Amino acid sequence: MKKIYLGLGSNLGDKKKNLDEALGRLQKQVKLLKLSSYYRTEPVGYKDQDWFLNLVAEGATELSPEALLAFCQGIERDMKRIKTVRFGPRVIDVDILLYEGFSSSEPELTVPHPRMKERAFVMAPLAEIAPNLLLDGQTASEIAAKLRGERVELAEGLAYEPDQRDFA
Ligand code: PH2
Ligand code: MG
Ligand code: MG
Repeated sequence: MKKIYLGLGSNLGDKKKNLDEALGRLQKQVKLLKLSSYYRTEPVGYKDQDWFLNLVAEGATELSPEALLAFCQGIERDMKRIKTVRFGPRVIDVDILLYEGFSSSEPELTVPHPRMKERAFVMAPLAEIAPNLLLDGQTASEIAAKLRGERVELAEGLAYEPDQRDFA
């Protein structure tokens, strides 16, 4: 089993339900070990869209990095994600942030995620569940603490509610 970190986001429809549905689907191939809180986050990259709900999950998987990417993209496809503009609105986004012992600069599968350290919507939830995780010699909490400008708010009162079907 390899330890992985995934970043999830949604800014269309029932965002909370979309994240929970993706978490349910992930569990077919990923053992979820830790989930961050849910965060309401200002859109980054393309401003003219609704705020996102984001979270980060720590998990373990038997899938290879390539198979994990295909699995995550399958979840996006099955949840009817439609590609519009780059960085634009989406029902669900499931990104591989880190995969234990693996790095790649292939455009299709860049790991660690190339923009994660600049994004508060990734680093705030990651720092919550893995504050001492080292990324290029800095801990996740040190990196998160230095990010400024991007509004990221803890979504109080939201918690993962597994769908009964997840365990069927
Ligand atoms: N995802 C993007 C682009 N911008 N902004 C926020 N706040 N959250 C996201 O998940 C996000 C984004 C592309 O994947
Ligand atoms: Mg993304
Ligand atoms: Mg993505």
